[in-house]
Amino acid sequence: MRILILGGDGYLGWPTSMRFARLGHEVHAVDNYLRRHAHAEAGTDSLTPIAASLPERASAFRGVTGLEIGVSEGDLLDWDVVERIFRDFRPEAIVHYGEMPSAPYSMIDREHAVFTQTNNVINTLNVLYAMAEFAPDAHLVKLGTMGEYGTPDIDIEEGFIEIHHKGRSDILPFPKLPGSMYHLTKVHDSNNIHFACRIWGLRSTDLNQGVVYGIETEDTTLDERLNTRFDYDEVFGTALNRFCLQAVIGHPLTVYGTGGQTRGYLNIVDTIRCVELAILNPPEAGEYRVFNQFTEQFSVLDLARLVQSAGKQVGIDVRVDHLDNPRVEKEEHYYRATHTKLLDLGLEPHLLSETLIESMFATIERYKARVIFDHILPVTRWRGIREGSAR
Ligand code: NAD
Ligand code: USQ
Repeated sequence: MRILILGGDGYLGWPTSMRFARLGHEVHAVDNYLRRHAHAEAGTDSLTPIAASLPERASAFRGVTGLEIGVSEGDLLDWDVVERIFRDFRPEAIVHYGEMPSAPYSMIDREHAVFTQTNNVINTLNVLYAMAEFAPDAHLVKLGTMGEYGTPDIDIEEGFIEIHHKGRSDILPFPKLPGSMYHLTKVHDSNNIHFACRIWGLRSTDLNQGVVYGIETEDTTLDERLNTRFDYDEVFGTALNRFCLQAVIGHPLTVYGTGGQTRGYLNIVDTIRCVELAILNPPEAGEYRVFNQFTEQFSVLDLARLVQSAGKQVGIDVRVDHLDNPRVEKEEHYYRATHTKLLDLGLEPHLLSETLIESMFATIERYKARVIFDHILPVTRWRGIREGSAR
């Protein structure tokens, strides 16, 4: 198939591009390096060294495997870019990772919130219009987030819920309670995509993904130039990835508040497999479906304890700190989210284990000299708009 990977230079987009190329698909990756620029601006960087650009990555991949990955450097906010790529490549499937993915980034101030919402919502609208015009039969596999649902006091369903109201019933989108300006963008996207499917007959799978962890896939380990990025700073690093790095460098684990916050998690290897399963089993024309994409749920404290216990196995003494929670979120809550649709399609999860954490420790140890210590503690706060930030 001709598969377009939007955000193909990212943590998930690059290994996905390699995987699909190795499976024999024709792959074209697009990115504007937003993520790299955001790190350069903040003075942070990936722990793993990554090749300097998408063309360099594609050329290294060609050198190692003999396979091609087409690349375009361009901004999905720019209609001319999107139109040209869709006209030239005529995708059969589009995997859309190309958004600003960080909740803390979106909560820094007005400017970052406006940018995040503009970037994510408008670029997805451009993709929907390009599909309607140039690839109406293509399948959009869109990365959403479990955070769209928030933490309601009832079980979370996969996208839709049957509601009985005053003697009548209907199956309607599950209520959304997102917890950041970033998470809100995914809700707006979901509404826009659902609309495009209903009105124009497009087909899409919205993958409400949990928090991803892991550093390596089968392809990234072939050669150091094929590494994917791995971040641990307070803005872009996610919980388990941060905890593993903190353990290795002897930093106390940064549990926010009590640590009762429970979320769905999955291994980066499973992210790629889920996207593949969605592509192999496309929806009907006009169908908008939602898969909850995670394999296990943990509280933040569960994760900290797992890292502590894996540390013990390899002789690292891991301390756990409870910091004042910089976010506004429930710290003790009910959480039970359905996630059967991908399992029904054949997903065989790589579950979290101490062995896996130990292998993450080993990779982190290899690159330890690259750690930037200044950006580990959280400074971005949800409450209290910073003075001057609304200008
Ligand atoms: P990432 O930042 O590494 O990847 C996103 C890529 O998209 C970046 O390389 C960025 O430069 C690019 N991009 C952003 N805006 C763009 C634009 N306007 N034009 C062209 N390229 C653009 O993030 P990631 O962790 O790989 O996440 C990928 C997707 O998965 C995101 O949509 C994110 O919201 C979602 N997601 C990630 C996680 C996770 O834990 N990593 C969990 C759930 C959902
Ligand atoms: N947390 C800590 N300590 C830390 C970092 C995080 O206690 O050092 C807590 C947070 O307060 C939160 C939980 O861990 O309760 C998860 O935080 P996170 O930073 O790992 O993840 P989050 O901000 O939710 O965002 C990440 C990705 C985002 C994706 C989302 C999936 O960055 O792109 O959408 O996970 S989900 O969480 O299901 O919404």
